[in-house]
Amino acid sequence: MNFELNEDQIAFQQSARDFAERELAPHAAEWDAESHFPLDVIRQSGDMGFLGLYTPEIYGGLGLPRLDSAIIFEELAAGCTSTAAYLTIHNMVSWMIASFGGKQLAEQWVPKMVTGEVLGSYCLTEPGAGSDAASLKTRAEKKGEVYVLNGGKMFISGAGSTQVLVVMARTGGPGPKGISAFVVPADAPGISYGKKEKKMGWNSQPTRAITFDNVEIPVENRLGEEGQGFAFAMKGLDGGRINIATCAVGTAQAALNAAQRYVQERQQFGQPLAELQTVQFRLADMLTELVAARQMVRLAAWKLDSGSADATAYCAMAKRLATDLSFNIANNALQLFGGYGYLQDFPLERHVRDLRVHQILEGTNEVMRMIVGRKLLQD
Ligand code: FAD
Ligand code: 2MC
Repeated sequence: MNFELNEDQIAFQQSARDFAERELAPHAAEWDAESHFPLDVIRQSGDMGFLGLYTPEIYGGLGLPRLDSAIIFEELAAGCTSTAAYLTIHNMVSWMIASFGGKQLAEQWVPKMVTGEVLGSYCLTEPGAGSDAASLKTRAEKKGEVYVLNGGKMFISGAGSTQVLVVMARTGGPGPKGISAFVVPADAPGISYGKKEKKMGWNSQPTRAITFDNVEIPVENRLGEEGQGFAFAMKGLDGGRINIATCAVGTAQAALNAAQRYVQERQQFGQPLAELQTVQFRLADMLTELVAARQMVRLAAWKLDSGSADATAYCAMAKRLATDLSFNIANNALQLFGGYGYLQDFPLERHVRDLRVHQILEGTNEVMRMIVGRKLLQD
């Protein structure tokens, strides 16, 4: 067993760190304050391969393992959590179309997603179906050569600024087996978008509700067979949860780095804060938990790469642990900054606001416990 990164991983990590330091970090506060979705930088990241990290090479992606992708996303998130998190959702959508769409559908969409000409959104959640995703009500009725889509989605990341939607909709009876997944052009007649939600964090990407009113989609736009959509959605989320977790770790690392520098400069009671043992102990715990979170994420990514039977549970464990620990690390870093941590002049309050939602989306941390608990009791 070797826990060191190999040469390729170190090179990927360095190029992601350089990109984050150059293109993301200097603008993150402004994008947050102005709720600006940096489409130019997102498209530019396609030149580095960041829009198709684990998308198969035949469609122009890098075809990397999830482990390598996690290392890259971690670095990007240290630059801008919210923008990096959108990149992960785009990657998940592109991977789903490449993996579950027919060759023609994949060829139509995926190469354009890898370059950033087309950006994607993942549409599972509905106003009445959040954690209980299998209860979704949006319907896709087959009429000849088309499906007619009616219903609505809630909280869709990127919506209104993306060009393709992967939509989970009901083609059969109640429950997960009645759900199918579709590739839907985001400008199809009958689609309308809600207002840009005002959020606590993740402000550099829009979140909107979507309404489908008799939206016609060709039968060929279905991913796989009828009834397979829920399993596809969950498979996408296995990797998605690693991504959300690794973005949390990257943000926590940025917060810890800032705190480490600050306590050595800030003087109180005639000495730098760093001289106080209570401060040293706090930093020691933050670093210990950060390393534990990162290793858990990488273990889960490795499980997914190896096709391990318990990969889903490990992805859930990693998401729960890393997002909880990372939120606490960022919150502790804010505390070490004292009142300055609460000011927007410093990045700590943004890190805390951005990280809060990692405990909620791509499955709440209670749902993660449900997945792990079920697996534990079934084995
Ligand atoms: P609910 O399911 O109503 O949960 C409310 C509370 O009850 C939570 O604490 C939950 O953990 C708890 N709870 C529910 N059931 C149980 C249970 N059985 N046991 C214990 N506790 C339980 N969705 C998409 O499809 N695509 C996106 O791009 C997307 N982006 C998002 C971006 C943002 C900024 C946000 C906030 C959300 C996004 N979501 C997206 C939706 C997100 O996945 C859901 O908000 C999340 O899954 C929770 O669903 P809910 O909000 O309906 O909460
Ligand atoms: N991979 C493959 N198949 C899976 C799977 C996985 N990870 N998870 C479930 N399935 C299959 C499962 O095997 C079963 O099929 P079968 O009966 O043939 O074995 C079927 O799907 C139904 O699974 P469950 O019986 O576990 O379904 P249930 O309804 O009990 O609960 C639960 C599933 C709670 C885990 C799921 O609804 C869930 O993950 N909820 C959270 C929703 C969520 O994560 N939303 C995120 C939205 S995206 C987002 O937030 C973004 C920011 C993009």
